[in-house]
Amino acid sequence: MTINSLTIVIATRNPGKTSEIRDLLKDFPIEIKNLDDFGPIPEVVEDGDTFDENAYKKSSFTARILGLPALSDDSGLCVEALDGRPGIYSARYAGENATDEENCVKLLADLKDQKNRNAAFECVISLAVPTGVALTYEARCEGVILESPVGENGFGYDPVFFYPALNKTFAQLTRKEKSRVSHRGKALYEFREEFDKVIKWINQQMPVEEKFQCKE
Ligand code: ITT
Repeated sequence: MTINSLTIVIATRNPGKTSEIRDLLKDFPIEIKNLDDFGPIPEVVEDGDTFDENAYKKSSFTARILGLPALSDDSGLCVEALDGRPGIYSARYAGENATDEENCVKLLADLKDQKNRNAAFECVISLAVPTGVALTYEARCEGVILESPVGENGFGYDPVFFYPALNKTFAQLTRKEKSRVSHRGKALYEFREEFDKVIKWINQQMPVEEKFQCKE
């Protein structure tokens, strides 16, 4: 497999994450595929206790099933006054299949009259090959939770996450502006910085098809 023919599957069902990750990797010589490019794939059970465990579960499961390198993202919002919640439960804070809006409404209700609005997005990116070995990148981004949503861009908790250095919520930033400072952008920055090494590593780890069988 050469550098030009390398395919990496983005192992996420979240369209917001997918478009941010695709954008961050668009200038690199790899073919990016989504889970939608394949037939039905069983859902991975995200029952880890940390972002790290869940990211690895998603990437290794997908890589094994599809026989391709897979890149996953496990991320979430950790709020100081809520002892780090919703954390790994961020996607389903207001219940299974909750919408982004329902999650934001619950968060604002839980923080009603709360003076301490400190919060941080955390992200772990895991890149796994079919044998199960993986590389990990992680990053964090701090901000404060507003009392009501502002802005239309992004996804998830972006409209309530105010980023003081830019004086805007993440939902008021363009995708490019957000990725420059966000947890996901920073984690993938590290991946981009060592891209050549990563590709070499993937090529070494991928199973090689035998050209002929040894005689017994
Ligand atoms: P996959 O597991 O398929 O990747 P998911 O949305 O279930 O999709 P997670 O379990 O990692 O992914 O949950 C991440 C949640 O954290 C996401 O649904 C948002 O609610 C929130 N989140 C993560 N990154 C965010 C961001 O950049 N902006 C706003 N909210 C974010």
